[in-house]
Amino acid sequence: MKTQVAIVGAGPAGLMLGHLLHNAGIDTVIVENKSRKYIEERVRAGVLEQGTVNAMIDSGVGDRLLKEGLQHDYIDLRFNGEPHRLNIKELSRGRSVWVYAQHEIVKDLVAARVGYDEPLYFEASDVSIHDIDTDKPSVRFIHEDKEQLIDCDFVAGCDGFHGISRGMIPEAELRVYDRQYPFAWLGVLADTPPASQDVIYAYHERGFALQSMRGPDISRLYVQCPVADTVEGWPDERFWREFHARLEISDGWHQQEGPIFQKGITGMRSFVCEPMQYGRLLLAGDSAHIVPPTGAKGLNMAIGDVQIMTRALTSYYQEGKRDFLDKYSDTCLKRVWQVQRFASMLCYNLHRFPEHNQFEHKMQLAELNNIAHSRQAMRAFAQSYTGLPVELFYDLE
Ligand code: RFL
Ligand code: PHB
Repeated sequence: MKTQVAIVGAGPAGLMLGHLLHNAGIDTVIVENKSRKYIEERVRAGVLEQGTVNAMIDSGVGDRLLKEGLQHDYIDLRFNGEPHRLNIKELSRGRSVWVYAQHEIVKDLVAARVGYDEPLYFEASDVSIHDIDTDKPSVRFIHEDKEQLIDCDFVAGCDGFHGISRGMIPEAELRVYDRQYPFAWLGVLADTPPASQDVIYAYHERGFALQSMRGPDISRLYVQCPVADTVEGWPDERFWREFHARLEISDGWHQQEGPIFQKGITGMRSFVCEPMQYGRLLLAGDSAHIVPPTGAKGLNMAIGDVQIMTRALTSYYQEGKRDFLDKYSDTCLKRVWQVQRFASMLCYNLHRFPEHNQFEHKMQLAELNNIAHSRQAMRAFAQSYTGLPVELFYDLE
């Protein structure tokens, strides 16, 4: 088969790219190695920046998000036994964040694609990418026991951190920046209303904790744990004990317990590969970069990348111009490093590091106090948390 852009991976990056290119009249084929059920149930991100929400609404897939998403104008930072409620909407001059689960976005985008009947192959095996350094790249895979070949103009590598795309860039051309953190997050979904409407980030001597939600009756809760821990080592009673200890402080706030129906442990890393393009291969999302989840940025970065890629490809196909395309990697990376800076700063200041002493603990508290009390620092925080608009990065030098 022939198409203009072959997209490897049907996560948020690949599906949103397919959708934006469809709206621009550019043909795509999406190839995904998991099943539709699997990707529509995979529990991951929850917090969407204003720019991600706008991208969903403006491109015609925001109806359910507008109905079911929860708009948040505040967040709560808890440390030193005190809550600090920040009005992020006012501080960022009108931008909010929204809580709407990543797998709901995936469902909305799959439904849109199935609706306009463009090719999306699930459960593809042996996916491989060829000839990206020529004008005629291709993607091969096996689907329902048949070998398939896609001849295309470009390959979009949207296949996440463990995908195959990044590895297609020759080693001599690829630079990798990587940091792994000495802790993980234990995350649960619990059948109980969240005690607060706000997302709460807590720094406590026992470690980080986070309260979020998935609608009015379901809580999404996390606690920092050692990297080597397993879910079996965290029976529900232990989770609740730790969660209460880290979040329940001077203001009498109390989270009602409820049945836990999902539990998982996520390692934390910061990772960037440069460049994000090589020949006719363009990378987007987790295939090119990972952030620790503290800033809630991974999915939002993926959506930013594919907006930049859409502009590059639209300008190439509709105006015959290569300048946006040639600068795709540079434009994305400016934004990626700014977001890495914010996510690393939050990750550093909100977690207990095994090797840290009391001096570092005091420094973390000083940083958090600065965010909670200096108007300038608060503004900068709110601007990054609600998301740096993609448009800012076209003109940055
Ligand atoms: P994905 O979602 O990993 O999708 C990649 C897709 O590619 C498929 N694939 C292949 N397909 C074909 N051939 C191959 N060889 C393939 N190899 C892989 C995979 O099956 C998959 O379907 O990457 P994408 O699209 O770049 O999206 C990135 C986001 O998923 C990720 O950054 C976020 O989930 C990160 N994240 C958060 N991001 C936020 O913006 N806000 C949050 O609140 C937030 N919270 C989180 C998070 C991630 C978490 N975990 C579990 C890692 C909370 C957690 C706990
Ligand atoms: C979530 O709701 O899953 C969530 C919220 C905030 C974060 C990360 C994840 O920083």
